[in-house]
Amino acid sequence: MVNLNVIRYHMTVNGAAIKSRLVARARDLGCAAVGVTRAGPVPDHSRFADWLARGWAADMGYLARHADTRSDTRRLADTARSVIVVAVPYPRTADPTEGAAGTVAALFGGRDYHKVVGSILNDLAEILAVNDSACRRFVDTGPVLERSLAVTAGLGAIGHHTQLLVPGFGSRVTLGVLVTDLELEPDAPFTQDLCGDCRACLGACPTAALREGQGLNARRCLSYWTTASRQTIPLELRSLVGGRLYGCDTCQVCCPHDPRSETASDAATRAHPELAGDTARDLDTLHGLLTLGRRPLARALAPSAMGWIGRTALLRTICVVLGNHGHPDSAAPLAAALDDRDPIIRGHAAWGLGELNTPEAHAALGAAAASELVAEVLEEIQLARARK
Ligand code: B12
Repeated sequence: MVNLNVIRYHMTVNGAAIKSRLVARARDLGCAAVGVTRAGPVPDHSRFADWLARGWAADMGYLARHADTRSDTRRLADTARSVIVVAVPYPRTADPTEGAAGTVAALFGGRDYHKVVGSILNDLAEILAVNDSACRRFVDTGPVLERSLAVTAGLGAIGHHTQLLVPGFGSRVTLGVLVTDLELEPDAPFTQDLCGDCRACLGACPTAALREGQGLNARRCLSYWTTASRQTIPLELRSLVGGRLYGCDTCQVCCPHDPRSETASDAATRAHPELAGDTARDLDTLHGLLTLGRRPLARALAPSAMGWIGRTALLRTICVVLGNHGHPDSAAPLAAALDDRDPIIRGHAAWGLGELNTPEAHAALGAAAASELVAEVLEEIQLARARK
């Protein structure tokens, strides 16, 4: 980022005009909320540090690697002066999805939200660029505490489910951040408590991953296991995964702020139709995905954000979902997955077959027991066979 002290006076004078253009443009682009906060220390950083220290980030090592950067937005760029935060609404989907064997959380059904929010930020950055500003943009993956910045920029409040609630939209917003060297008038932080006495999300979480006042233990979160982790899903959580193929919306769906009216959801769809997509997967689709190689699978998942997790993790989750769904037709594709080159997929296929508990499933497990060489997979096969 270039140092632009020479024209700082000019920018301060024009800060109010630039900000009103930014806000108007963000609204035109369908943002549910937009706000500005000063670059500097992030007030909630100690919450993040405590969370890491408790081990609740699970295997998301990238969060710890840049922990310090998250403490102060000036660490993102030496000349940073202001931080602009946008909340982009995405449509809610009907729940539970009738007849679906597997479900995808609403944010992941449509086009990759990183790209959608990224292009909104690019558009806003153009307004800054004509005013000689340099800026950096972040969507999701940067070392930025996006939700805390959204609160300080006045967009909304953090709910007990740890999600940002924007009045009128609930938590069905995805966030984006622009860091600029322009001095813009900051907005007042959002101070209203939007949860009150409500604790619906704490009770609704199937794995008790949410703890009041402490946030979310990713080690127990089904969104973590289906969207972020590439490891073996713990045995005690597998049946709780239910039909969740990618992501979990349970703590949002039960929230009184979740926009239930068609109007609110339609408004979000109108603003960003590309974020709406099919969130239900039928049995045939899951069977088909289970037999695809890496490249065809990536093509089948494009242009959504789902491909990001990779073949091993996605197919592992499909095995669990098929086991939970329990249809006898799943025996053949699960049996084929017992021959996959990847031991994590083989282990979860064995679990799925154990859940089906049909003669065909046990025949496949018996054959695999005779040839499997990896101890962890053999253990899964033996556990599955013992369920007979
Ligand atoms: C890591 C991560 C995850 C992890 C961990 C989630 C978590 N709760 O931390 C996993 C994989 C589980 C996950 C799941 C989901 N995620 Co996520 N995730 C992130 C990421 C990359 C970092 C979050 C982080 O820093 N966590 C650390 C902990 C300590 O943060 P925290 O609990 O939110 O607490 C912070 C603030 O909320 C604040 N705070 C202020 N007041 C209060 C009060 C209380 C009581 C608490 C607890 C905290 C708090 O202090 C903390 C420090 O900033 C952000 C993007 C980003 N760069 O910020 C997206 C992000 C938070 N995720 C997002 C989404 C949409 C989801 C899912 C809904 C996806 C899905 N449908 O499956 C779920 C929701 C699960 C949940 N209840 O959080 C959105 C949230 C949008 C919103 N409205 O809040 C973000 C902002 C991505 C984006 N750009 O849109 N996610």
